[in-house]
Amino acid sequence: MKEFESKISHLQTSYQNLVSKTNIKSEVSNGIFFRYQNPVLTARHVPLIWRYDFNPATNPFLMERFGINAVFNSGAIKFNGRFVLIPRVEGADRKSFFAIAESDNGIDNFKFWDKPVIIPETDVPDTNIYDMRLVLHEDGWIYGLFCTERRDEKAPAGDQSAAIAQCGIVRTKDLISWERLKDLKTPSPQQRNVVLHPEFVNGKYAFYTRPQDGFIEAGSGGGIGFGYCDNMEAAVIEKETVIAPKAYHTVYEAKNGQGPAPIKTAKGWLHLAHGVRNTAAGLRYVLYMFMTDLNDLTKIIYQPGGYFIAPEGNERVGDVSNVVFCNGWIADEDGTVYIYYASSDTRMHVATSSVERLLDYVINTPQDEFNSYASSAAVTKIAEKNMEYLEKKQQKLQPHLIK
Ligand code: M1P
Repeated sequence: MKEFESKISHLQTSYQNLVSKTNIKSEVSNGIFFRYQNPVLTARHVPLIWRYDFNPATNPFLMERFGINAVFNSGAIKFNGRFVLIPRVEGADRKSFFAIAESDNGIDNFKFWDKPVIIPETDVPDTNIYDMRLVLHEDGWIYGLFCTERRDEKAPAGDQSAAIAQCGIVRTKDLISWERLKDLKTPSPQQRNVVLHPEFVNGKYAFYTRPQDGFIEAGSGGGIGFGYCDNMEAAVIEKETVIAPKAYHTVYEAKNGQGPAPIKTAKGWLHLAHGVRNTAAGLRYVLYMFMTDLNDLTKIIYQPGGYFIAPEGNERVGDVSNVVFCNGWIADEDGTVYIYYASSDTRMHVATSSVERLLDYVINTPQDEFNSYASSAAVTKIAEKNMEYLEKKQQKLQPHLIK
């Protein structure tokens, strides 16, 4: 009994140390965003009372009764002054579910609420649910759009991995009671990475979609799509228009997907998306940004070339290595932007930037001209500008050296 109690106390102490650890901003930055030393959520942050049975009569070996494999791909929202994350918590049984964790400062001390979120089912039960995008819509509801996955009933019995992905929808006012609405209907056979735009557009709800042919392959449907619907209670998008297509020899050549809902700025809507390309080592997921017109959401007005965040260091390794993915960011009142990204389908991180920095990045980074000649010309232009500037500076500081 004494040993049992001491094991519990050991578990609790190391858990407390983990969840109350201070996170430190990295001093190394490209000027666009800042990484932090520790992940904000991992499988080990999941409450001990969800994983262990603390009763020695029913669990004499103090075994973990429900294993957690990973915590990743989190929706995010500022709610009642607190930073709230709703990650994909994946059990050792490979099923994902949602749970809420919150923090005062958005950087560390994220703590899970007492119990996971129970998402009500539709008439066709979900097998797996994941990757929620939380959006406070101007209609007053907080919507959660997520991927619901079910076995493809048309697949032969020997194929137990064929699945159909669709967009599930819930809404809430308090993050406690969740109302399940009908799954979104679109012209595409499969959907993932569907995001609700926070404002009405021409009196309609507007969605970013990702039409796809198969479960993994985006196929002919690749690209970030855009469509309207009249009614969230039975949401149907009749027509999807691809606004951000895949492109040859880019970081989004295999597929892409909208990240969180875009952030409105005076100059346009800031978007964060993931781009995927294939390599000999498998798929590589990076994050990239673009900006759409305030009056025409289908028009991309700026898009920096290349990636915004790519997996780095320990982020490169995990269940699905070489992946960064983001479905949640928070633009705070002071202009700070908290970017909650997951690495390698395993853990959650935060990076910080600001609306001002992101606008500068999106507007002033050379765009992709889709060939090496143009890339080397872009670098040359920057180098020449610097040489001219540095020479003038030198002349000002040491005019006697002028020939
Ligand atoms: O494994 C990487 C990601 O793969 C999927 O994203 P996408 O549909 O864009 O390929 C999702 O399963 C996502 O959760 C996962 O992180």
